[in-house]
Amino acid sequence: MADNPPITLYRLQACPFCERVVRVLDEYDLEYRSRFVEPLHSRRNVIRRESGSRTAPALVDESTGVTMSESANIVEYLHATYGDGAAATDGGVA
Ligand SMILES: N[C@@H](CCC(=O)N[C@@H](CS)C(=O)NCC(=O)O)C(=O)O
Repeated sequence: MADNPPITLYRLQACPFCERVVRVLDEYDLEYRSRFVEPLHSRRNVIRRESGSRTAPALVDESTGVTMSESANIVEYLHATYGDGAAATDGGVA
């Protein structure tokens, strides 16, 4: 595994929206760093600094300069950037 992969996923334990993103990262064998954020919403300043929102998940991709929240948008981004650009088929819910 690379020491400093370009993708960082800000996530929470047992967060289904985060797991949805993880499934797609794994599907494409993408290396990424997981940063688990504070469960307490008011303490999530790290994620807020990065994405402008305290909601998990958030993804930072240094190889493209993209930072985004919203699992559906992240999944779509990953498919478009690292897959064949086809519509998301991970079966998750927004
Ligand atoms: N629509 C968002 C929902 C994400 C969401 O609700 N995440 C929860 C954790 S599982 C969260 O961060 N809640 C706090 C908040 O919404 O600010 C997505 O699909 O990413």
